[in-house]
Amino acid sequence: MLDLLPDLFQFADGGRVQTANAWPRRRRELLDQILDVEYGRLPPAPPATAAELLHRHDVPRFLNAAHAQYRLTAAGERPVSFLLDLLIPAGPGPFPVILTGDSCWRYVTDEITLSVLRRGYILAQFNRLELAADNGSAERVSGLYPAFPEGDFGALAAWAWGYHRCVDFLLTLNEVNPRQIAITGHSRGGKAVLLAGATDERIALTAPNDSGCGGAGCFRIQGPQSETLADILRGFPYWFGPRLRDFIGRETELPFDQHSLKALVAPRALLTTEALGDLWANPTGTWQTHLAAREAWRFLDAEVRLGIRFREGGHAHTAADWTALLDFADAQFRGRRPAEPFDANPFLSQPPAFTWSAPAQTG
Ligand code: GTR
Repeated sequence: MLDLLPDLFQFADGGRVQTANAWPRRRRELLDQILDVEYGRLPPAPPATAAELLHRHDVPRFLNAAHAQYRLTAAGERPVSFLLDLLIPAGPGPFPVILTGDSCWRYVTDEITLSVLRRGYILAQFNRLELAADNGSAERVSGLYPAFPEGDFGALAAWAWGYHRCVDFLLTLNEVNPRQIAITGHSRGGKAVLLAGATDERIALTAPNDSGCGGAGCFRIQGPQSETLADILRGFPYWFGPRLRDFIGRETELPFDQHSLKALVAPRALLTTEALGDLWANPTGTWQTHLAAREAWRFLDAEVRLGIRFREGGHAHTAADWTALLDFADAQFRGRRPAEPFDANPFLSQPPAFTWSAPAQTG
């Protein structure tokens, strides 16, 4: 099915990427196309991201980890502020970090918090809705929107920008290993994470969970009952830039698909965690974007940094997904061998059903 998706290595002018040296230019071209058409342009990075420590104390029930809360402020004509919460393991650092912007839903459970801290990772959490509300209002009055009134970015790009500002700050902390920052998020949060990881090379590991349409899923290849471009733009047009709607029913004319977004992460680490019962998130198409994106990691001789893990069950960011992420991070950052492979094909015994949006017939 790989040939159903746009060729990662073909430049818009018809030329081909022949060597790894030519990849950054192709990466830049894909990035431009994807931002232009799908998400809108992320606002620029601020000249500085300041941090005010609001509170710090040790938490006995979290293995004496230090809980530190900061107010981050991105400088600019209209500064933008939001809160970042850290749990820093006791003991000598520096530590790798797992950062999630999903505290709008809730902070991760105590069970997951403990598993992250026990493995010696900092857990960093923020509320991405402080950067852009998720209420569908066309007003663009809160968060990042008033600071960048000319911007064409949708909420996913604003959320991704929030991840980047957290990274600005994390890189200033002695307790943080600057080469070991991982980001994760679920569903719409996973879409934002994939975009954030694709657009910031300081992020070592990108881990979207059940991110589906507009995330790790595929626009062209759709499993049964999966969310289409028309579906998502009916419900959530404000997540995207204004030009994506031109491609409803014309998905095959998109100059990219979501394997291209994944490929922007290469050769850095990418783990997608998926649920076989989460049909709306298109596990079938997500496997196909994995196979197609793998060509980029292979080309850059970095295949060990690409992983995917399917579990049974439905749409949720479960403790099992977090364990998969920690195992993958341990493999990437500490050379630990995972108990299970990170590229098992879940469709081996039963080839997936899928439909493909074929090009419109002309003439
Ligand atoms: C759904 C949406 C999905 C997914 C999900 C979520 O309603 O159609 O694309 O993002 O919400 O974020 O939980």
